[in-house]
Amino acid sequence: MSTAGKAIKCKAAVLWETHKPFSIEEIEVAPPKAHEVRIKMVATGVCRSDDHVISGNFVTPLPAVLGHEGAGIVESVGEGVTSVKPGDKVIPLVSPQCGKCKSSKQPENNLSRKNQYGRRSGTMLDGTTRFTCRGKPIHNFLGTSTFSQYTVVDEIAVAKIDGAAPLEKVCLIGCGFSTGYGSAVKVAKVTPGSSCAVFGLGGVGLSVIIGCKTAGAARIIAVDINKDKFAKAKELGATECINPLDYNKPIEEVLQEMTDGGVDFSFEVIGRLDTMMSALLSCHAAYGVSVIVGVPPNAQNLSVNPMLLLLGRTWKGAIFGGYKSKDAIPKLVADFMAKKIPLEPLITHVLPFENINEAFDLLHAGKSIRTVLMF
Ligand code: COD
Ligand code: ZN
Repeated sequence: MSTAGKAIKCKAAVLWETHKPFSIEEIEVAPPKAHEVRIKMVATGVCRSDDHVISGNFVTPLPAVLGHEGAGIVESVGEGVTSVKPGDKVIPLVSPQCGKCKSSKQPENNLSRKNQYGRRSGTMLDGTTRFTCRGKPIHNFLGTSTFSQYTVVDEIAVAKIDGAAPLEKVCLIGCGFSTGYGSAVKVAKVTPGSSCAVFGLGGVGLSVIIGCKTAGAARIIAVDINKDKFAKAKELGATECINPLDYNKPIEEVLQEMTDGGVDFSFEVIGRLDTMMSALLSCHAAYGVSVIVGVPPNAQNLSVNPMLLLLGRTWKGAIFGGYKSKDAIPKLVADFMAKKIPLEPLITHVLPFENINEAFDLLHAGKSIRTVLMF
């Protein structure tokens, strides 16, 4: 029996308040309105940004259905939807592509005015939510909310992908992989023969390493305080791995000495102000490029001596690897299908969706790169 046009009752992980585990609840998912798409989720990755919501470092309205790195199959579409149809395999877009606003039309920019990073309304574009639990409206998260058997997204926040793609793997293209890989190949534009330093070896940092290697970097220096991350970093292309805890001087000095004045490209993939400064200082003062990938704790600022930039360094940042999501995701999926990019090494654990709290325990313990939850 078709579910189109009807509310669907299903399981979702609801975060009622910060510093608390998820609670698996029965929720009601309303049908998609005009220009919206309802998706049956098949798989979702667990990203550190979801954890930042739990810890209060990423502020978004609660209660909410979190999750933003998923893949699924379109169940039904609202009026006027043209880019996807029921049965299509899709990836929800954490960084939507409206194609209409000034920055969306700018060829090198990917931040649509309709993005949720700034607004964080916890709603659909029309200001309402499609989730209800125990009679209460539940917010959505970054326009995606993938920790639910069914979710509803705006049409600008979903991309159709190859019907043969394995959703339990390509879900990583919805956030972590693309954010890291694009930061290297598209935002920094790493050059062949160059030297790179990557701070933070989670799923996103390792994807930066994959990007640096693909771009032909000669030296890729991986930096992390958890040495258990080094084996995987080397497997994916790091040429050296260093642990700041092994030195009694700042890690930027170590990197400057290792590279005769600093690397060509550095990446902060942790989300800490001190490591953002270390990454900046570890790139060459005259021509180094440092890219901020991690989101800093809410409402914290850095104070910077302008001389650090005046000598010629470039300091930049981007969300979602600088990619225009709706255009780029199907191509990245095609690259995965053509075996041009690896995703499997990033997936260390696969769990049933109901075990979501275990996935976060693994993340906190530094034991997982990516856990994929299966519905
Ligand atoms: N020095 C060196 N390494 C450190 C330090 C430190 N002081 N502190 C932590 N680390 C290491 C950890 O040991 C860990 O290996 C790594 O840093 C972080 O990895 P994860 O697994 O916690 O995180 P990821 O890779 O899943 O995500 C990291 C980001 C910071 C990129 C992510 O949380 C984020 O902020 N993304 C923002 C970009 C974005 O577009 N966000 C929206 C959707 S994610
Ligand atoms: Zn993410």
